[in-house]
Amino acid sequence: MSQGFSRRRVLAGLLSGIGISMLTGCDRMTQSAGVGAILRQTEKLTMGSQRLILGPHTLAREYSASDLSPVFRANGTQLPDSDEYARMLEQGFADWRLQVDGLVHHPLSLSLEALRRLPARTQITRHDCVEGWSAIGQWQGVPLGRVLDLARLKPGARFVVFHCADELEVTFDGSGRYYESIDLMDAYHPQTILAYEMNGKPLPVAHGAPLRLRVERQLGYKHAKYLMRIEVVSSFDALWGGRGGYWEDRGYEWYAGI
Ligand SMILES: Nc1nc2c(c(=O)[nH]1)N[C@H]1C(S)=C(S)[C@@H](COP(=O)(O)O)O[C@H]1N2
Ligand SMILES: [Mo]
Repeated sequence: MSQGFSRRRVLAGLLSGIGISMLTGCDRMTQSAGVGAILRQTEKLTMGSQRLILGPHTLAREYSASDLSPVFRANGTQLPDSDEYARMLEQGFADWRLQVDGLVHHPLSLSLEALRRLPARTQITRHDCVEGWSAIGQWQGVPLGRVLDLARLKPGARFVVFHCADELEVTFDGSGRYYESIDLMDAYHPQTILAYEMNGKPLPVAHGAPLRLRVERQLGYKHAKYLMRIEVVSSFDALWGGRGGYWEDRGYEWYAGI
C-alpha cells in the first residue's frame, strides 16, 4: 500500500512474463491449475517478504477524517439472502450472537452489547478490492486479539476462521457460504478488529451488519462481513475447498498482502 511494496506489481510481472494476463475481479475467475500453482508460489514469496521487510507489527497507513471517501462502495453480498438473517435484522440483531469456539478453553457467545463493552479501537484506513477500486473509511470495533484472549487459545491453535451469514453462490452442499481465515500473526495485529461501526454509525447492512472483520494489511476479500462464528483451528484443510476461504477455494491467494 503506502510502503512502496506492491504484491500486485510483482504478480503482474510474473504472469505477463509467461504470457498470462493479470487476473482481476472478485467475480472474474479462472480455474486453470497452472495459474493457481503460480499464484500460490507468488503468495509464499509475498507473505515471506512482506513480513521480512515490514515486520509483523507494522501498521497499515491510517488517514484523517478529511480523507474519508464520500462514497464507499459495497461489494459482494449486500444483504444475506436467508430468513434467519432477515429475522435478526428485523430485531435489530438483539438475539444475534458471535460464537467463538474450536481450539479455545472458553467458548464464547457474545452479544453486540458485550462486544461494545470491550475496549474499542477506531481507525481510518484504505480498503483495496482486487477488482481495482479503493475507498477510505473509518472503522470502530474490538481488537480480535482481545476476544481470542477471553476465549484462551489451546495449544495447536494456528488459524482463525470466520464463518459468515451469507451464501455468495447457491450450492447443494453449502460450499457457497462465505468464509475466510487468517493466521495468529494477523489475528493479533493491532489493526485487526471486529468492527461494529463504520464512519461513526452502526455498521450498515451492505457493509456487513452487525459485525465484520477488518484486517488492514490484506485485500478486501479477506475482510469477512456478516460474522456469525469464529473458529480457532490448527489447519483449514478439512473446510470446504481446503484453501481457507470462499475466494481462495476459487483460486485466489490465501495471503492477500497489499
Ligand atoms: N460475508 C462476505 N464478506 C465479504 C464479501 C462477501 O461477499 N461476503 N465480499 C468481500 C469483498 S470481495 C470485498 S471487496 C469486501 C467489500 O466490503 P464492502 O461491501 O464494505 O465494500 O467485503 C469482503 N467480504
Ligand atoms: Mo473485493
